[in-house]
Amino acid sequence: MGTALIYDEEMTKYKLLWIDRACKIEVPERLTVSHDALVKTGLADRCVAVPVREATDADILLVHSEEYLEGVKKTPYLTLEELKEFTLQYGDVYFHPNIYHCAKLAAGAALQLVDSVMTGKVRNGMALVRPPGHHSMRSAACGFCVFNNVAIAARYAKQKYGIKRVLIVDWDVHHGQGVQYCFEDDPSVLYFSWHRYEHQKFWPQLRDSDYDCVGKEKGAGFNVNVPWNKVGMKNSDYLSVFCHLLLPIAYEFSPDLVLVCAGFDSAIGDPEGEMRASPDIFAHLTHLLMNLAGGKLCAVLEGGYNLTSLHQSVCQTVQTLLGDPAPRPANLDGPCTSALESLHCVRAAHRQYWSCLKHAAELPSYDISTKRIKLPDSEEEEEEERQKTGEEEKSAEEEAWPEPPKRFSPPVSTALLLPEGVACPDGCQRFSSSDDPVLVNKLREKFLVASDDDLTTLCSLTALVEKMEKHEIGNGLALVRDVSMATVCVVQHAATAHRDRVLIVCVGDASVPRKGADDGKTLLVQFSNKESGEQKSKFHIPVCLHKGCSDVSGFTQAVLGLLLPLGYEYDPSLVLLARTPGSGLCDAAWQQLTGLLQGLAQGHTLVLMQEAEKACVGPTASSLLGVAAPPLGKLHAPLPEDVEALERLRLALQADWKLLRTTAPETGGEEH
Ligand code: Q7Y
Ligand code: ZN
Repeated sequence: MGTALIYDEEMTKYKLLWIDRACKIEVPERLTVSHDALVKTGLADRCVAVPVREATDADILLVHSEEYLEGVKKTPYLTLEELKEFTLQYGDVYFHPNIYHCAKLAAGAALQLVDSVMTGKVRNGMALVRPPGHHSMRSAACGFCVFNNVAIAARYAKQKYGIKRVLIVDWDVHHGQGVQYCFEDDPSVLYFSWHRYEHQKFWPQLRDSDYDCVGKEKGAGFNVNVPWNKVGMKNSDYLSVFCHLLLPIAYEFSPDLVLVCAGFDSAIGDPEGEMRASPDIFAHLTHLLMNLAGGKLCAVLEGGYNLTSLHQSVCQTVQTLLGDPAPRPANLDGPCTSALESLHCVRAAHRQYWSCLKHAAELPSYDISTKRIKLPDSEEEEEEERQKTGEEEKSAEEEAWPEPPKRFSPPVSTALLLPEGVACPDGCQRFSSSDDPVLVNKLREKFLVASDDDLTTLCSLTALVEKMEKHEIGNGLALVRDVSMATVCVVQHAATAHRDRVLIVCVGDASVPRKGADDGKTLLVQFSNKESGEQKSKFHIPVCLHKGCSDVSGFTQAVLGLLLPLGYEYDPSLVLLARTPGSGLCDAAWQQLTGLLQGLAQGHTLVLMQEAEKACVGPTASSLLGVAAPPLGKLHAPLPEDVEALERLRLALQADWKLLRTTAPETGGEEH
């Protein structure tokens, strides 16, 4: 099951024909540069090339009015003067004799992508298109957009494939108000957008873009706006919003399909966005969405105007769709105050709609909406304002950023250490045990109770970990007699040989001794139903759920809101995922956990399971291979006692772990 790439050079064949400061950044090179980069890196070759098609009138009318379509249809025949005139009725957009053709191809590309994914021809994919779509409205072009490619795709997917729920994630730096207006009263399409807002000072300067616009009537709660009130948002800000807002809601919603308004003007270097997230953050944003909807994800290009940042971000996205391990996330130094204010407000505005947010803090007393500024009434006033605030055409102080590190897949993706008689699933390599006598003797001294069989296993485990350290093997699974012993063995090896950090995730009651282990070299997060008393240190975090892991909602909440942010901030070079029998965790939730954790440590996850759980080898291996986990279904409300316990834990830990914060320090917060 591959990744579709949809591109057609024809979509580079229109451009701005007159002078317009606002529109000059939307150039044909946006597509050629992105596509060239995919070709040069070999990524294009690894994708399934799917041809574009023209969207039909019927397709376009799923979202747009007949009058508007008829108007656009005439544009190929207009003179230059008439084109300018036609353009004038809309804002920040331009027309060209060939743009109608390209707009039909852009929408058609999104539909081809939906067809490829929905029919199972591919697992996921990306469409590189111009013009973008998310600003265009029922009867209006806007912000370089003519037809709303993604909105059309969502309606089309629902109609043609009978799917019930579509999630649209708009990570472009602008608010896709066209998408919002299209679905604001529709609970079957959940629209999430973050966008530069600056208290309504930033284009398109709509009151409708604020956090309290949550959708209307039956659609209330299904429109999620995250306004950024400052520029300079970074990786931590984006990841915080994913962990504490988008993902919990998305999992509760349980979409049948995920569409991404994939604009990259939210990346560093972009002259419009002025944000500071690195291009490799899109590897993580993509990865985090890839276990929803059984992996059915369609990314459709929107904005992105710094050609370097754009092509780097596009490559990161496509490479992740192809299943290559994500790079280790850089610079996760915690969200800034302004981002936390926004997060706080959005979570508060949505707590009545989503059970995952029931416990979210109420609106802050320093309600940021009260900071909404008075808008200048005219262009002259705007100019005046600019001069007053010294905002003279900031010569976009170009900030340099390093090229994202080269990513590669290890020669062996998944190695399994299995007892004889347990079959090795397709696509995995059976790891042949090694019997280094020196190592066996060393291990014998440490593990006095270990049998000869155990020692062979531990020896092989050590060899497996070493190969992962050398990137010869991506991830692995070992079925062992004693999970606790195996865990200790790997951790001890890591603590000596391994310079870096290990994240240990225990599902169930494996006992992992922690004597002297709080030096930061390991972080232990243990899920169980045992009230194991107080949390002992920053690096040993027991997560107690009342019914153990059998309550999928509570477990998911803990994984998304605690484990992921902890894991990201800790940034391990190895993840050890140990599970003991009787954890109560169902296969689907276990596979979700396994899949999500592979965003860390460049995908280096070692799973340890007890021999008795051999039935789980298949599902685990499939997740390790990068197959999307099965959906969990619509989640019910987690147990109130679990919600409270998790929230208490988060509050206790947030002093040490900044990525766990969901509210700004109570200063009213103007600083960055
Ligand atoms: C649309 C876009 C779509 C006025 C500046 C207005 C508007 C730019 C529209 C951007 N002084 N700029 O990027 S993704
Ligand atoms: Zn944009």
